Amino acid sequence: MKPQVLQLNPILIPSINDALASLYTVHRHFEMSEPEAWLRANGADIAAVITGGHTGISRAMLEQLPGLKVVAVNGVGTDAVDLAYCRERGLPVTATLGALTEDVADLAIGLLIAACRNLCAGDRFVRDGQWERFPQPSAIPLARRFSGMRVGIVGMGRVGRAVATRAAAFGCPIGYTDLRAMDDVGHRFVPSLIELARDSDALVLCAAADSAEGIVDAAVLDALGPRGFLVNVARGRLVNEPDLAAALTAGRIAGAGLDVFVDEPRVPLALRQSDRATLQAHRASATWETRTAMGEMVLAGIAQALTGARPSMSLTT
Ligand code: 8YV
Repeated sequence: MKPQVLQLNPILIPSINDALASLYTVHRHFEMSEPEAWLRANGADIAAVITGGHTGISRAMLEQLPGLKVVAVNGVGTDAVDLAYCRERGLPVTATLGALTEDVADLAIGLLIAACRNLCAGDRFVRDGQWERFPQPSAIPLARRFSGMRVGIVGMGRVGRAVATRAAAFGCPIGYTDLRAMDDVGHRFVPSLIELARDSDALVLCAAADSAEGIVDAAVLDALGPRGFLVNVARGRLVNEPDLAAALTAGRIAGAGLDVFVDEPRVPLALRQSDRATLQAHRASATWETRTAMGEMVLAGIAQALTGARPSMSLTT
């Protein structure tokens, strides 16, 4: 009999789904009409869980899976998994470390350029036929130059470093904050987030959200100031969303490029209505290339765990 896998999030790569189906009996939790009853009846048979970074898995669900051998996160964020509990249980939790770095950094820069050059407003202006009605160049306000902006990176892990490489190519002076200065990073370390915001034209959030909830609040946004931009490609809850909405509405910051939100897929109306906000639906890793690489890492992690080996991408055991 094939080992049984519980899948909490869809995987969009057909070859990965085919490989999963050929090796395992896959139960798609997200398609079940009565997931709780199903879990009570079948939880004991599940050997592996696949979940997304944002979805994770609750401790209550883990407790219903006594035969579980691995949690394979199809993502890098493990803030929605109780790692301490998994460690206690000797349960490997794997993540797709390194697979999505380049795409997430690409989107961060894309969102920043889109925000400061008003790309979405410009697209709507042409698409809606406004250009023909208002052909005079003054119909669109001048934008802000990205090249050379002072970029402050919050969280200098893989993604933060990849954003720094890209921003440096645009001639941007770079500062960063993290729990500590890093010897192998040549950029300026600023211990205080408020100070980094004050010294930056753009703050780019690349930090893990495990213990950094609401670190970007009204005080940080005011330090960034009316010419400053915020980009978030990490986790929505790094930001105090009502504070951000208020700052955008009042023009206390110039703009924001947001791929992630506190309560996805719900996005506060004030953000959706703000012309200063450029929004994406948590798409930073959503390319064929990255999602294929991520899926392959999920397959490898499960295969290693089910043969009794320690998965090379395990963060817990
Ligand atoms: C993915 C993410 O979109 O890696 C993460 O932590 O949040 C995202 O890159 C998600 O995990 C896809 O399932």
